Amino acid sequence: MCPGSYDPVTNGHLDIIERASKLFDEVVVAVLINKNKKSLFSVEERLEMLREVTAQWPNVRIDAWHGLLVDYCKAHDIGAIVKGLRAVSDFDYELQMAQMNQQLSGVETMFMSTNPLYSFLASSLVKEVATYGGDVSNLLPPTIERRLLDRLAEQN
Ligand code: COD
Repeated sequence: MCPGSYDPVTNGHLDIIERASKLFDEVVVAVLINKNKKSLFSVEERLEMLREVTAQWPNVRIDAWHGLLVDYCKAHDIGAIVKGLRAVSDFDYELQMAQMNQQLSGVETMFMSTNPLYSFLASSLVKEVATYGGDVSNLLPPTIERRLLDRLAEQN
């Protein structure tokens, strides 16, 4: 299980998904729906973008879930959550979530170190940089960059 908001999916996410797809027979990439978090793309749009950019990996499946991550994992008999760690600053919160998820359900969390090329990369930063006209072409697949620039243009 590779969970996230994926608003939108970045090269950092894809690096983790690809590496997970080589380690596990099947990988579920789930868009976790948080109604309190304002998103740029709808859940359907995020699913569509994820399907498009992960189509190259046949053992990767895309889904959405509203609720506790561990409830999805239990319902689908998933034993491992895979997370990317970008920096020490990610660690505190990720450790807390991993321990909570383990305690709630027994589902384990595996941490993968981020590819150094993407260690500074977060969807929120990409959106901010693109909003002010910065070049994000090396941070996202071209099709996602196109959609992001179109969405930002629609909003102006
Ligand atoms: N390099 C490597 N990995 C990265 C990078 C990068 N540049 N960017 C992101 N990642 C990885 C990280 O592992 C990250 O966790 C994941 O991709 C998703 O990133 P985002 O930003 O799309 O998603 P988040 O951080 O908003 O996702 C948080 C969750 C949705 C996973 C979390 O809130 C959750 O599990 N929610 C469900 C409700 C729940 O169960 N709550 C209780 C938790 S204990």
